Amino acid sequence: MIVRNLEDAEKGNRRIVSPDGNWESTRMLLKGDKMGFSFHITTIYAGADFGIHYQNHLESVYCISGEGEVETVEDGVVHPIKPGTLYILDKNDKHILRAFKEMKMACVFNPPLSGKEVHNAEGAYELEAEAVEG
Ligand code: 9YT
Repeated sequence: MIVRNLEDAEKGNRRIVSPDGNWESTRMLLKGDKMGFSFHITTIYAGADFGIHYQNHLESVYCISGEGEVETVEDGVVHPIKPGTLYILDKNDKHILRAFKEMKMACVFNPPLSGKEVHNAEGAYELEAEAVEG
């Protein structure tokens, strides 16, 4: 069994701060753990409004706290996000995420992230990235 604590993880190299200023994410469970998925606690900063398109990954996102919305680009449908909302990007959906208040999210990725990924120009993660150790 592996046991980790968010507060401890945030102090080390598992905490990734996005250079675009929209979010930070603490990657609590990664590819190196060999579970077939990764698990992150992500903070979307208040006022963030940005596009994401994970062409290489499926993602589920559960809102723990905060308030915002997610829009699917293909059909322009806007889904409110509040505590308890889970959105599931089962079609690699291109989407726009907006945070009206800071949002704390629990995110699961399949395939798992290696550790150091930040969004590329298309709002995606590459399949391979530098791993986080420990
Ligand atoms: C909700 C979302 O996709 N935020 C961007 C960060 C990502 N979830 C991550 O790397 O944890």
